[in-house]
Amino acid sequence: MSTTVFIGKKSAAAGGWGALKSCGKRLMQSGSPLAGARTMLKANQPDGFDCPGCAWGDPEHGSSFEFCENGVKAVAWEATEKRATPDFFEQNTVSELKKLTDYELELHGRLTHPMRYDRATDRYLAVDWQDAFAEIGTILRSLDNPNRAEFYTSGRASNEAAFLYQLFVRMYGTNNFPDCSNMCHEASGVALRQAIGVGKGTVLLEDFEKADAIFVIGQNPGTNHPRMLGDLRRAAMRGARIAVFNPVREKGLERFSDPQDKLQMIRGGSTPIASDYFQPKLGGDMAAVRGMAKVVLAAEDEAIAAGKPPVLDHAFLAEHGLGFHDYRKAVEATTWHEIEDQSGLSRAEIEKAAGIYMAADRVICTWAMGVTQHRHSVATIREISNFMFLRGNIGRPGAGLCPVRGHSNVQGDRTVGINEKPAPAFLDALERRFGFEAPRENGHNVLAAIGAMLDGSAQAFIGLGGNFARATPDSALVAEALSRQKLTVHIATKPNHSHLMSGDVSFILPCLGRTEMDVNSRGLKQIVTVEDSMSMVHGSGGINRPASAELRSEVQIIAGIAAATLGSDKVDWLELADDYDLIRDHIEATIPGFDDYNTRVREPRGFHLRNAAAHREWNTAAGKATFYSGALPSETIHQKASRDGSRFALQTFRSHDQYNTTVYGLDDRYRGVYGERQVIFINPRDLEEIEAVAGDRIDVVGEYDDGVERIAPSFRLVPYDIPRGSIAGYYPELNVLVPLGSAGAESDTPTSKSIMVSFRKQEVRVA
Ligand SMILES: Nc1nc2c(c(=O)[nH]1)N[C@H]1C(S)=C(S)[C@@H](COP(=O)(O)OP(=O)(O)OC[C@H]3O[C@@H](n4cnc5c(=O)[nH]c(N)nc54)[C@H](O)[C@@H]3O)O[C@H]1N2
Ligand SMILES: Nc1nc2c(c(=O)[nH]1)N[C@H]1C(S)=C(S)[C@@H](COP(=O)(O)OP(=O)(O)OC[C@H]3O[C@@H](n4cnc5c(=O)[nH]c(N)nc54)[C@H](O)[C@@H]3O)O[C@H]1N2
Ligand SMILES: [Mo]
Repeated sequence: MSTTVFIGKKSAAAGGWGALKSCGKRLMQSGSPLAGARTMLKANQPDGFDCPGCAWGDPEHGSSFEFCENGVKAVAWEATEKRATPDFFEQNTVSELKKLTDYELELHGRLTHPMRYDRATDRYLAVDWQDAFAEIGTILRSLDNPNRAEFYTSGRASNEAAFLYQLFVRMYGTNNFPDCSNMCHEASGVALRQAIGVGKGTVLLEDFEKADAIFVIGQNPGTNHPRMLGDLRRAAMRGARIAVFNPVREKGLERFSDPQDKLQMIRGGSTPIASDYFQPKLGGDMAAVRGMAKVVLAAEDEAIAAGKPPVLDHAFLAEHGLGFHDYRKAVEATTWHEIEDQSGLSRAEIEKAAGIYMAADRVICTWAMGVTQHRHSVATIREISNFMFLRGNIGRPGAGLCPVRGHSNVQGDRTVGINEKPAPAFLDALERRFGFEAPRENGHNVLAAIGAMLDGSAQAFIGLGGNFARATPDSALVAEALSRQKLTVHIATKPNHSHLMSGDVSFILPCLGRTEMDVNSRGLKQIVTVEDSMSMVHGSGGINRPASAELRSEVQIIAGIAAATLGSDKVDWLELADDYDLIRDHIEATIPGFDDYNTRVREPRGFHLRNAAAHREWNTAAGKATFYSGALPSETIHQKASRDGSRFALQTFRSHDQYNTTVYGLDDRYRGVYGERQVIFINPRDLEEIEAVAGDRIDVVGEYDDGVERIAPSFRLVPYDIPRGSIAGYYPELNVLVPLGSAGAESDTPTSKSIMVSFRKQEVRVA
């Protein structure tokens, strides 16, 4: 691993030649550039596989190159020629492997055999699939209560795998479904269900072609949803205003050079993305949005007094809205002082942003983790809904709410039943179809599962993908939680740190990835299905030869565990695993919206799951688009930190070279950081104030008031365009500082963008 850090030149624009160069590098690194390139041509194509990168939608008339730099990385990473074979595990004890970084560990490539931990030699040894299933089944059956097992899901699992998994787990007897979504867009689901009656976004990709203004709040699409940049660029080019709210000036939101635009590439040009860039302080978005609402309401009063056309959509408010008058009072009661102090934006800036909103007939608002990973995320997203209701910006072309999802099928997994709080109607449907009594008690989310694993009430952990120990807060405690289990099972493609935190009995079960062919006992190629951020459901079939002949599909692995645990009297698990059409028939029979599932997923772009709110049907408690008129948070993390000069509000975000806990490389090109990930981005004046210079190393110390010592040692300071008092660094290295006890109100999401810290200086100054 390189140890030199080079804080170099930032790219002038996102995308462009830098992106193509980086693609080439990753394909070469995968060891098989030609196969990699051929694989890429099938990404997000009607007859190919769904890109395992992000959950952005695919266009109706896809270009033959609908992929992006970070999609290439995700695919090349999976399609690598490197293998973590039984020999690899033979040569390294688990204690030795624990010393590797995430990056070094995954560099060993794809898992090839089912492995079982052997405590005597501290090594993982190859095991036979049937023996693994049998032992897992025996241990699961031996627990005195099914609620003693936790069943985690990461959002890459297909609809078929996720449906079968939840069916198995509910027949086993629990709703314990901790899910990556609990750490991700949970707040969006909770808030949108309250406000509009459905926990999903209301727009389609084509709405981006019609919007006059797009608000992008707390999201870094240049890195995390690069294909979205293409849609933003087209919107910018036809004159739509794009208002960005982000404390950090993110390159990808400033200028984009589209590798798919030959002329632009040849001329070396780029397109500005954000027409207006607002830099709120961490956690200041609710205040910023309320400020804009205040401007809109004042403009309405002025218009009425001057006999001009109204600013508000009175028809929408009268027919669909509930609670507008209370909301109006709450906005009036919120002072400009509070709004400016909390948002960190001036009244003039907020007036400008509100002007963009009022000048536009059709507005889309998108958001991601910069909004959802705070304590008051649910309230902020309700406020975004309030704001959009004012001018009826929902349920018509070119307008709507768009939480941009993370994992490529995290939305689909929820749709097909991965939910610790299942709807009674869904359980009724499962009971009717499968003839069993479903557990009715709510189960554990991620934080509850960790609590139960720590206090001994949970004794088994099964992970369908993901990297539980590294993605969750308080890394050391979670390692402890996993090692206290009687059983841990990880269904995975590559080795990661969670696999090394073994309980009494531990298995790593290797599965096929999205890019690989999945062939059944009759030699027929099987497809799976996924749902994107726009609720489009489509098929995905791999084209590459499996990384090892021993691999099984996620569906087959779940079926194997289910058959060994429950037997096959009520459900013939192995038959389902041999024909995914049969699983889709079960989904169609138990979940609304999936009629003719097997026919429609074979149509080129799949089909759209109807979103009632997009049709102005409100499945909320009162049957209306509901305003929520709560007060602003009493104090944001930023306000709290600035009360004490030595504290900072830290957010953890992603570099350009990682996919969540998977680190592809040590560069963050758009932010000009090369060769190291242990960095903290800080305002240059704050740097002066703490009497440090660029490149100095500090220890970052957690300042959460629970008496626990949390330290992330030896991070280098990087001056950056970020508000004073707010700092940023990378996940997962900084997860040691995220306290388990700090969670979002109503979402229970770890507050990964809202961490109170201070610095401890290191003696030696490195130039
Ligand atoms: N290449 C790649 N693609 C990915 C992923 C990946 O790791 N790599 N991860 C996938 C997943 S699971 C997800 S959830 C998404 C994540 O996609 P993003 O949400 O874009 O991910 P983050 O890197 O966490 O970036 C959050 C952005 O919010 C800003 N932000 C932080 N705090 C605040 C705040 O208080 N207010 C505002 N307005 N902004 C704030 C940060 O500066 C940053 O630009 O991407 C998905 N796609
Ligand atoms: N501090 C901080 N913490 C965060 C976040 C943050 O912004 N800051 N973000 C949160 C968010 S938004 C999310 S979504 C979570 C992510 O949490 P997870 O989903 O648990 O983590 P990933 O890193 O996406 O999981 C990577 C692992 O998945 C396995 N894998 C990859 N592809 C496949 C596949 O096709 N099938 C199977 N079975 N396994 C596969 C590989 O073994 C790989 O090591 O992290 C959360 N944690
Ligand atoms: Mo996510």
